[in-house]
Amino acid sequence: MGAPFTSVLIANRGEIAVRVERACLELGLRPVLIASEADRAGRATPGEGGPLAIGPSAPGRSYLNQAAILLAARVTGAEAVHPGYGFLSENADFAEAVEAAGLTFVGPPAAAIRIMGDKIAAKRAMMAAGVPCVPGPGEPLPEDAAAVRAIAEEIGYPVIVKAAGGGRGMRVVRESAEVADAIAITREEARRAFGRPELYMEKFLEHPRHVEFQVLCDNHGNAVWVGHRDCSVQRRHQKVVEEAPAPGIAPALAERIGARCAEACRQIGYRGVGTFEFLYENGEFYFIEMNTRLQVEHPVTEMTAGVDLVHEQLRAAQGAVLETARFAGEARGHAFECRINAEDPTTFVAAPGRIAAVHFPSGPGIRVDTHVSAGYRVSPYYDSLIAKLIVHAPTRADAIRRMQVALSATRIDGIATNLALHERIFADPDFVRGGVDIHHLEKRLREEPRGEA
Ligand code: MV4
Repeated sequence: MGAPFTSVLIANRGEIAVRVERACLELGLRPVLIASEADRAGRATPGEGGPLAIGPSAPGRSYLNQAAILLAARVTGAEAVHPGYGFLSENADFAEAVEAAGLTFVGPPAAAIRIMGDKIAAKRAMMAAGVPCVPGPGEPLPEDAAAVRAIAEEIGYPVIVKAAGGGRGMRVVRESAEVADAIAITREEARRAFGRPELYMEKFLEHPRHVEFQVLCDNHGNAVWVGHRDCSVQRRHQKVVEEAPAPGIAPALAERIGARCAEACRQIGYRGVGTFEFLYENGEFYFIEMNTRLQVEHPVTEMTAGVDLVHEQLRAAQGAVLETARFAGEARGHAFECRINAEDPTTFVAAPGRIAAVHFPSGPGIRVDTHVSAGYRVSPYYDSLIAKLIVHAPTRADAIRRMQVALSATRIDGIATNLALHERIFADPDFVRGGVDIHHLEKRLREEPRGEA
């Protein structure tokens, strides 16, 4: 139920480990950092000391090794575990194991993680709480192809077949003749990827935006929504740029959706931070999934809502009562985040290597969340995110100019990065106008593969 811990093991790496470490120090909590062999060797100034060695470079033997992490907490006397994002952050068994070891998991109860990990159960919970969902039953598809075709007719083509186990392995079906093959193939993929064959079906939305709502909850039945973000600028399910608030959303509609999200949290006994993912099309929101972790793009909400989401996460885990009144009011100004990756600018393949020199911008309304400095070695073992460049300004137009200037002042030598891609995005008239859909970036990359236009 939350306990007043004084030390936190940070079960993660990279920029988010630095971000959480800083929040712990600010709250007077003792952070305990861990690092794999690659991360210990990759530091700009390696040597004695540094984070606790947790295991070999392969994630399965370090940041995903539950026994090693629990042992690290025991030997260092850490009383809580913050999972960051990725790795074990949405693993209900890990959350349970942490609590069973007498430690506090900085995150929601394992039961809430488990519900949201099952996309069908999540959808059913949201339907029950009055959160608008994509049309389609919150039920597993039957085995029988004729029965599935009947469901598809009821929804109306095009439909999409998804796996209960997770976001990948979806298939769009445009006519009844395609149904039988689509479910057979998707079921096989689901069995292989998740060990779970359950599928479900929804209306396929052709040109949605990806808009998400941030919520914040305590252990005492208090829940608030603290803003929305647009994450439509993505390539192959990897977000590239995010912004808050999502542009062009009517405040009354946002208030209605946000209130439903908060109510859903109360109904499922949620705690800490969470994200409700929606597709937004033709002025309507459709819930698709809930993420039960802190997200990479949390800074854009922090800047515009004036809230420190990691502080709030830690306070909620300690059992503090959420000061709901502090979160009233609309977003202040506008924020963008560029994910700066070490990657080949033409192939998008990760490009690890040693950073020879680096310069990040600073100044009013500029924030850089990073773990790198000159001499740092970007490892091939982990994701290629090396920094998040975040800007905040009074208006969206001001924030765009601030990001353009900040990008032009950023230097990263020695490795390939996607900085030029960000400059292209912030020079794109459709992006500058606001409200591009989830296909925008991939469409541009097909039209202008090398950015010559
Ligand atoms: C959809 C959709 C269109 N219609 N569902 C992709 C990842 C998974 N978490 C949900 N996804 C989608 N679900 C319906 N009913 C389109 C996508 C989708 C997508 C969603 C958000 C951000 C980027 C995306 C890229 C391709 C497809």
